[in-house]
Amino acid sequence: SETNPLKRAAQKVTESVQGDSDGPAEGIPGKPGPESSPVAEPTAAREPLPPKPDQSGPDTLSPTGQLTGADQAQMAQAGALLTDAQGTRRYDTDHSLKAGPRGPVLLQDHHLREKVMHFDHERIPERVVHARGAAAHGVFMSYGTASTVTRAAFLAKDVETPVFVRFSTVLGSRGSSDTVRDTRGFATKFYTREGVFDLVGNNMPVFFIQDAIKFPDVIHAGKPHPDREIPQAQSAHDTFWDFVTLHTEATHHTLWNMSDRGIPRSYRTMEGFGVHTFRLVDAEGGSTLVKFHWKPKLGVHSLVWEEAQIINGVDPDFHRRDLADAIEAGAHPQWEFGIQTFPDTPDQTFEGIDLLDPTNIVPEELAPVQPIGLLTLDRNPSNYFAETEQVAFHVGHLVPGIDITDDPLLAGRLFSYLDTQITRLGGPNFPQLPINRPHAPVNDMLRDGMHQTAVHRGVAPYRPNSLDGGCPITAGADTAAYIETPVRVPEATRVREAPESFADHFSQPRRFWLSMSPVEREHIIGAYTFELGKCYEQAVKERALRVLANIDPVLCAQVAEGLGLPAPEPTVPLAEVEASPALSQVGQTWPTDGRIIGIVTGPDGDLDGVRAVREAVLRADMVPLVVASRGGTLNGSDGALTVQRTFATARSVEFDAVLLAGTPGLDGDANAARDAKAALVGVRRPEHDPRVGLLLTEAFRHGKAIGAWKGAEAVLEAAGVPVDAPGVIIGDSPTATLEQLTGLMGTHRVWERFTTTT
Ligand code: HDD
Repeated sequence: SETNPLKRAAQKVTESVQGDSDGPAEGIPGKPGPESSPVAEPTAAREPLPPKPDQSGPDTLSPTGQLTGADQAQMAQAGALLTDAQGTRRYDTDHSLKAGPRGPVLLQDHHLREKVMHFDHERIPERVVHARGAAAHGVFMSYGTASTVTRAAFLAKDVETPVFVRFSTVLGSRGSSDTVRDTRGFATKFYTREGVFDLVGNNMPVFFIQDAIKFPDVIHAGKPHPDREIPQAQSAHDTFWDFVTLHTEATHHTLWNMSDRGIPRSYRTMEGFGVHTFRLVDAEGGSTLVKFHWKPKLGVHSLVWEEAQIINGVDPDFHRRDLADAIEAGAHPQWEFGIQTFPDTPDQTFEGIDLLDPTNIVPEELAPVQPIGLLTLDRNPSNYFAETEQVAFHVGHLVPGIDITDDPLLAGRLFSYLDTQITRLGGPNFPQLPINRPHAPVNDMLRDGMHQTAVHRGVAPYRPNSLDGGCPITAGADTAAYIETPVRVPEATRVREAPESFADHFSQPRRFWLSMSPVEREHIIGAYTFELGKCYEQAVKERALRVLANIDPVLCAQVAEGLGLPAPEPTVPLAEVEASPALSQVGQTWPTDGRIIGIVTGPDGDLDGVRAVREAVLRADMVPLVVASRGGTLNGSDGALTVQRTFATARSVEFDAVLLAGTPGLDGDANAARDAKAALVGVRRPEHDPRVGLLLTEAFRHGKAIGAWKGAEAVLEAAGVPVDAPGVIIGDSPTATLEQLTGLMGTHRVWERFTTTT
C-alpha cells in the first residue's frame, strides 16, 4: 500500500516486531529483508545459534565479585534485530540519509555519524614490542610438589587454575609474519583464587641486556630503521648488529636467536622460561630462589631456515593457525611447569653463577628442573580483539608465595608493564576488561578514571573509615595477604654501575655453542652468515666477528668465510666450560601428536591404500592431508575421498612428513593410455608435475621423513630423491610404510641428511 520505499521498509519492521517488547521478534525467519535494498537480502534474519563451547566468554567475575552473565550476552550478536549503540532498532544501515537518492548526504544522519565514529576508533595502539601474538585459554593443574617451597595456593596439590596464554614474536608489527627469526613471548595469566599471577616469559632463558634502562635502546636497534621503516620483523640489519656487538652482554641471547630456537616449528613445541630468578616463600616465611621453566610435551622442535622463509610467503599466519587448529581438533597442547631451585643465600649465586644476571642460565645438569604442574590449552579465544589484544600482562601481578629478586632488569619491568597498558588500553581501568578480571573477588579502593565500568557503592573509599562500616580491613599472613619477604638490603652508596660479576659475557655463550650437535652448529653458522650478510656496514660485520672469536674459533672462522672476511683472534681467553646436553634439541624421541602428514596421490593412485593410511594417521592423533592434482573428491572402490590440498595449493612446508600413494601396477600400453586420458582432463600424474617434484625435493632438503608404497618409486625418481637415502622408505603396504614413517617423525627430523662441517 505504501509507495515510499523507506516508509514501506519501516512498516515491515514494525509488523514483524509487533507484540515483542523486550526480546527478538517472533516470526522473523523467512521474512523478506527491507525493501529499500535493490536486491533481496541474501539470507533471512534469524536467531543466532547459541555460542559453541569455545565461543563462550571468559569465565570471569566482575570487580565486585558477581558473575558477568550480562556481559556474556553482549559479546555475541544478542538478537535478531539490528540496533544502534543505544539500543534503538534500525531499519537500514546500508544507506546514508540523503536529500533524494542522488542528492547530498545530510549532516543530520546521526546513525551514519555513530557508525563511522565507532569504526574510526576500532584500533588501539599495538604493543610497542610483542605486537603480533596468538593466545588460548586453558587450565593449569598443580602437582603439589612445589608446596614445600611456596605457600602459593594455586601450587598446592591438585588445584586447577584457569589460565590464558599469549605467545608472540617481539620485533614485528601486528600484521607481520609468524616464522621470522626472533625471540618468542610466552606469557601466562593464572587466574588464581588469591589473585592474578602473570608469568611474562620468553622461549629463551636469557635476555639481551642486564639493566632495564637499556630496553628502549635495544628495541630501537631491533625495530625497523626509522628512516624507511624497514626491515620488518627481523634482526638481519645494521642497527641490531651494531647494538648487540657494542653491548656484548647481548652475546648469549643473540646466539640463542641465531640457533634453531629462533625459528620454532610451532608454539606447541617451544620451551618457556621466566628468565629472571624469582623468590618462592613458604608458609613459615622461608625463601628459595627459583627459575621457572615450561617444557612442551611434544618436545622442542624448530623449522629450518629455508622452511621459515618459504612459510613467510605461503602462510604468514603459520603459528597462529597451527595453535588454533590443534586446539579445535582436540590435540590440546601441554607443557609441564617446572622449577630449578637454589638456596636463598645473601650473595644470590649458584655454583659461581650470578642469579641476578638475566644473561645467565643455570645448566639443568647442575640444578634439575623439578616438575610442579601441567598446563593444557583447550579453548580458542572467541574474539581476537577482546581477548588476545586486550589482555594486559604485568610482572608485578604476583600472588602470596611468589616474590621478586633484585635483578635490575626485573625492576624496570615492574614499572614498564603497567605504564604501557595506560597508553594501549586507554586508562587505568584495564583490569576491568573481561579478559583481565581476576577470578578472586576484588575489593580495592581505586575509583573513577577513564573507562570506569564498575558502579562502586559506599561513600568512603579510604581506610580506616567510620562511614562504610569500617571496611575494607586489611588481611594478614593468616588470611592470605601478599607480604613482601623481609630481605636485607645491603648498605651501599648509590651508583649507576653494574656489579663486577655481570662482566663475563662470553663463557655462557661458549657453553651453549659447545652443547649443540654438529647440525645445530651448522644452522647457527648459517644464521650468522645470513644476518651479517644482510648488513651494509663493514665495521659492524668486523665487530661481530670479533665477538664470535670470543665464543669459538670454528664458529668465527666459518662465518668469516661466508662473509668473505678474515677471522680475527679472540680478545679474551676462551672460557673453560662444560657442555650442557639439555640445551640440544637433537637426540631424543617425542610423541608425534598433532603432526601433519601430506598423502600425495595421482588420478589413478591406490585410493583404498590412501583411505587406510588416512584412518591410521587419525587414530595416531596426527593430521592427514590428501594432496591430489585437483580439488574435490577422488573415487575409490570404497566411496569418495576428499582432497584437502591440490598440487597448486600444497607446499612441503605445511607437512612434517610426506607419503606417496602407490599406483597399482599397469603395463606399458595401459600406462600410456592412462597418461593420455589424464592429460585430456588437464590432470597430471605426480611424477609429471614439477610442483610435486618441488614438494619432494624441499621435504628431502628439510630433513623430513618421506615414505612411498609400491608403485610410487617413479615419483621419487622423477624428483631426483634417492630412494636409498636416510629417512626415505619404500614400504610393502600403505600401513607398513606409515608405521616406519611415524617412527622417523619421533626424532623430529632425519638429522643425518644435513651436511655438517664442525
Ligand atoms: Fe617485556 C611485553 C617478555 C623485558 C617492556 N614482554 C612483553 C611480552 C612478553 C615480554 C612475553 C608480551 C606480553 C603479552 O603477550 O601481552 N620482556 C619479556 C621478557 C623480558 C622482558 C621475558 C626479560 C626477561 N620488557 C622487558 C623490559 C621492558 C619490557 C626490560 C622495559 C623496561 N614488555 C615491555 C612492555 C610490553 C612488553 C613495553 C609491551 C606490551 C606490554 O608490555 O604489555 O611493557
